[in-house]
Amino acid sequence: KLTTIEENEAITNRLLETGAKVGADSWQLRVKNQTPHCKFGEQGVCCRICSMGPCRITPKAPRGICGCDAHGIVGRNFLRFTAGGCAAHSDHGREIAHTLYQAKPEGPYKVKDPEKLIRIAKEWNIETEGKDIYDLAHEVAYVALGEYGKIEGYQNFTSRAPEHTRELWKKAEITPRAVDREIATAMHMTHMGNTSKPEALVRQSFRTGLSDGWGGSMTGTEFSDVLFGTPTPIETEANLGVMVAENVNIVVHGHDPSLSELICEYADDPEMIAYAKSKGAKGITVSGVCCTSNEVAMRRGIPMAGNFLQQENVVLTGACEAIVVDVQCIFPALGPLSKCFHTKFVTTSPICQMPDSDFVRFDAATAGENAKAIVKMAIDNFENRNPDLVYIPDTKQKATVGYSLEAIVKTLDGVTNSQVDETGTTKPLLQCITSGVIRGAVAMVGCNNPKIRPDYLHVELMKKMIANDIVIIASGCSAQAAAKAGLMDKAAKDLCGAGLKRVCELADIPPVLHMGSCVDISRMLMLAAELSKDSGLNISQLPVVGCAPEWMSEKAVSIGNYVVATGLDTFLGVDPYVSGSDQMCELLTNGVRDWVEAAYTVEKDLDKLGDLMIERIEEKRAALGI
Ligand code: BF8
Ligand code: SF4
Repeated sequence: KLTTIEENEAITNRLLETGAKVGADSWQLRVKNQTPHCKFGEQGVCCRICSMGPCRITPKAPRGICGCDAHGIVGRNFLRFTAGGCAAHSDHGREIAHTLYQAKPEGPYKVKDPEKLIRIAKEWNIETEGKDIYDLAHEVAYVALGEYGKIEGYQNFTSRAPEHTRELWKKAEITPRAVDREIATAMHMTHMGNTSKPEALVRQSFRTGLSDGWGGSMTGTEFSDVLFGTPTPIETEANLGVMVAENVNIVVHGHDPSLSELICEYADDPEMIAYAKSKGAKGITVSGVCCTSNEVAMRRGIPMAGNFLQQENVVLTGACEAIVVDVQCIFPALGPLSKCFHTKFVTTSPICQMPDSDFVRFDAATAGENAKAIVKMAIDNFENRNPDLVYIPDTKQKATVGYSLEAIVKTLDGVTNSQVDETGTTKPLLQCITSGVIRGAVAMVGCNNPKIRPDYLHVELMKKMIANDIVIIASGCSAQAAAKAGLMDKAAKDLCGAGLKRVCELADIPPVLHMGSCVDISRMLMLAAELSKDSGLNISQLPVVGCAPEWMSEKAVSIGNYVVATGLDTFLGVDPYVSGSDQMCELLTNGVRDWVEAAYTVEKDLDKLGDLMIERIEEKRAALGI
C-alpha cells in the first residue's frame, strides 16, 4: 500500500503544530509572505548585472538602459543560472577528487573500488602496470583535478559519449572544454555589454551544462564510487518514521558523501553505541535528507528521512539530536529552527556557512576526529531533549536502492534469453524495450518546489508511467519521493502494466530504480551512452526521456541542459524563468533540436505532462518500427 500525499501532508500539519508551540517559522509560512512572486523575476526580464539598472522589461520599456531587449536579458539570466548549477555540482566533484588525492591505506579514506580506479586510469591513458593502488589513486585524482582547468582539448569523460553525439556537439560548438573555463566563459559572456544574442547564450548554456554532466558531476560520481564503493542493490527504508524515538538521532543532509560516510562509520562504532547507552539512549540512528542521504542509502542502506521540503520536518520531530550538513540545498532556516529545539545544527564546510550553527570544519586530514566529535556532540545532546515535543510519525516504506549502471546491467543479465556474449552489456534491457515488454524509460529527477504539492508530480507521474510499462530510473529528491511513497518497494510491481511487472518479477527489482544523487545523473548519461552503443542507435532515437517535474535549483537547470544536449527530450513542470522571451522559449522548446536532436517541454498540467512523455516515447518507438 502506497503512502499517499494526503498522509504525508497530515504528518506535516501535525509537525507544524509542534512548530507553532515553540514559535518556529516554516517554509509553509514563508511562502505566504513571498506570494505573489515578482512577475519580472518570474518571466526572467529583470536585469541587475550592472548598476545602471536594475532594468525591467515592460511593453512600455522594451529595452534596458544599455539597450538590451527581453531576449538578451532572459538569455543571460538563463546562462548565469546554468553556471551556478554547474559550479555547485562540479565543485562537489572537485572536493571528491581532492579526497581521493588524500586517500591512504591507514587513513579515513581508502580506495574501495580499485577496479573502477584502474578502469578510469586506462581510459585516461595513465600507466597502471605494477603501480601501488594508492599511488595510482593520487595520479588519477591529480589528472582529474587538472581537468577542471585544462588548457587545451576537451573534458576527458566526453570520450564516453557515442560518436554521433560528439559529432553533434562539435558541429554545434558545444563540446565542453574545462569546467572552470565554461563557468568563466558564461560569466564573461553575461557581463554588461557582452552577449545579448539568445542563440549564443543557449549554446554556452549547453556547453556549460555539458561540462557539468560529462565533467564535474561524472567526476563526483566516479570518484565517490572509487572511494566508497560502487552501489549494488541494498534494502533500506524511507520517510520520517525511520527516526527512532529511543535512539540518538543524527540526520545527515547535503551532498558530499565524504562527511556522511564517516559519520555513519562512527555511529556504528561499538564504543560510541556504548556511550549513547550510558546517556540513556538505546542506540544511534543515522538517517538522511537530500542527496547526502541518497549517497549513504545507496552504499550502506542508511534510511532516508526525507527529501528537500521535508528538511524542517526532521527537526520538528523534536527527536533530532543533530542535523549535520555539508553543502547545497540546506535551508538557512535550520539555524533559527534548531534553536527552538535542543537540536544541534552542525555546518561543516567553508562553502556552506550559516548563522546559528555549530561549525566543525571538516577536512580530509582530520575527518576521522571531526566525525567522531560530531557523533559525540549528538550523543551528549540526547539528554537535552524535551520529551513533550517529541513526535515521530510511524510512517515509512521499504525500498530497494543502489542501482548504479553496473548494478542495473548485472541485475538484468539473464532476464531475457540473451546470448552469453551479451551479458555485462545493456543488451538484455534493450531486448525488453525492443520486444515492447518495456515501452521505454523515464529518468525522473530533481527537487521539490513549494509551487507544487511536495512529491505530488513525482509520484503521480511515476505511477502513470509504470502502469504504462515505462520503467523509471530516479535520482535526487525525486528518488526519495518514490521511496517515501513505496514505489521502490518490490511490491510496487503490482502497480505496473503486465510487461514491466513481468520484468520486475524476473529480475527481482522495483519498477522505480534508485540511481543515486543528483551528480549521479551522470550514471544516467552513461546508461544512455551504453544503450546507444549496444543498439547502434543514436541517443535521441531511444525511447527514453528526462523529467524534472518539481525542480527548483540552479543545478537542475544545468542538468536539464546537459540532458537535452545529450539528446534526451526533457520535460519540466516548473518554468525556468524564460517566459518573458518568445525567442528563448522557441529556442529551448524547438530550435535546439537542430543542434542536439532533443528539446525542452514545459507543462504544468500533470495529466498533460504525463501524456506528452508517453506520446514522445511511443513516437520514438514508431520511428524505429518497434
Ligand atoms: O542535488 S534534487 S533539492 S537535494 S538540487 Fe537539492 Fe534538488 Fe534535492 Fe540534491 Ni538535486
Ligand atoms: Fe540594465 Fe543593461 Fe545594466 Fe542590465 S546590463 S542592468 S539591462 S543597463
